[in-house]
Amino acid sequence: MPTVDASPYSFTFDPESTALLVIDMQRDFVEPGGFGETLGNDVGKLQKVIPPLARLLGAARAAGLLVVHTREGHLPDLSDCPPAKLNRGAPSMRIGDPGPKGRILIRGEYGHDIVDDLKPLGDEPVIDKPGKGSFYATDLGELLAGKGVTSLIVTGVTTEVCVHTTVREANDRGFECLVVSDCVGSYFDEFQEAGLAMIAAQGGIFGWVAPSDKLIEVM
Ligand code: C5J
Repeated sequence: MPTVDASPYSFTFDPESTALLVIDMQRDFVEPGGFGETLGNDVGKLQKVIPPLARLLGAARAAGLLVVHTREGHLPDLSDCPPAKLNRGAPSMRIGDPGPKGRILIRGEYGHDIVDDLKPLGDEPVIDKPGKGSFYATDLGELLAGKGVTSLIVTGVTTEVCVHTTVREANDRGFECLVVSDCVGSYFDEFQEAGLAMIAAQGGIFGWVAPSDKLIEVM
């Protein structure tokens, strides 16, 4: 079975029971004029995730791994967006407002969709989620159980928000998680560093961390 040189120790996985999870690589987070930018973030910081993630995606597809994509967003009538999320802070545009890429973080809008370089293939599941975690209010758990998946290779944005929330949810559900350090991204350098350190600390309290070249090497 493939074994990756990872932190805090090597990560072994069975490709038959492992999925690559690509979290929220949406225009709304990584391109100007979307949700990320309305919150005052420099979206350029997330764009550097795209080339290594595109390479990893190609390797995972070639190795026959299940690939699952997620998208954060809401129904057009916002019935799945709690007021606590909608009204938080002072963004330049709120969820549902019209923006240059369509209504901010609304399902079906151009900005809500996944960037061209990481476009899902027709048979790859895309999980629409209203929250930060990929398991909350979705059928991801059932999907993975149905396919016998017990290990997750986790990528996407942002490291300390949707990636962390998902990895924590996954841990409590019994999954082994490898987070790919150059295939996750944050608007904040210090959160990227701390977010990754928190996964592997305490003997791998939430899982493992490794760069994509180490993973691709063994795929
Ligand atoms: C955020 C996410 N940061 N996908 N969402 O609001 O991490």
